[in-house]
Amino acid sequence: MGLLTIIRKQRLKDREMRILMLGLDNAGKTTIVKALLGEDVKTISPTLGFNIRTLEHGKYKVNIWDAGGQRTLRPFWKNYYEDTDGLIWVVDATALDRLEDCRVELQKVLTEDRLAGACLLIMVNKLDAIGDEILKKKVVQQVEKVLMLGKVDSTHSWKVIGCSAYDGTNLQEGLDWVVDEIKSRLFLLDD
Ligand SMILES: Nc1nc2c(ncn2[C@@H]2O[C@H](COP(=O)(O)OP(=O)(O)O)[C@@H](O)[C@H]2O)c(=O)[nH]1
Ligand SMILES: [Mg+2]
Repeated sequence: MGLLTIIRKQRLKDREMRILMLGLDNAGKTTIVKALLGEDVKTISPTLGFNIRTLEHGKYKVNIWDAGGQRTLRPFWKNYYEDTDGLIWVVDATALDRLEDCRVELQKVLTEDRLAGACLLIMVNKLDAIGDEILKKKVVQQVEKVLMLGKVDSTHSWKVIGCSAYDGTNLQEGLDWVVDEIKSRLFLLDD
């Protein structure tokens, strides 16, 4: 048995999952993780390397790898792909002028063999900063269209949700979706 197989088996036994958070810098990745952990979301500084935070989700231990998204740090993302069960890609709803850059980066990431099979959740964050409900919906639709999610390779199940790390909207729902996808693929829903 190869080393990776052994590690994987151990993770299944320990009911551990690994989620990788990526996206352009300033999208709100670190803030989302803090909000999910119930921490103060108003004291955030740019992520220089990466943070690993762990939360309990039912019987599962979820390790969230939050990597820095600045252009100079993106080449390092590949170091975190191995053993990723789910990918959360965060988009800043208030920076739609960066969507093209965002799509290029996401598509690069999705060509990675080591991420094949990982589910993909797109979190369109900072919706609190967009006043009206109709506009919020439009922004989420625009992100879905520009990122060309319809063309995502069939090995990834994917979903797009609008959220806000500041007011907590849809954070838990997003995490629940990712965890359920991973459970159904790897853990055969045995809870
Ligand atoms: N209005 C608003 N601002 C947010 C939200 N989430 C994060 N921010 C702000 O966006 C900036 C970047 O957040 P950060 O978590 O460091 O982004 P990261 O680079 O993707 O990790 C910070 O100033 C946050 O306070 C949100 O839900 N709403
Ligand atoms: Mg960060």
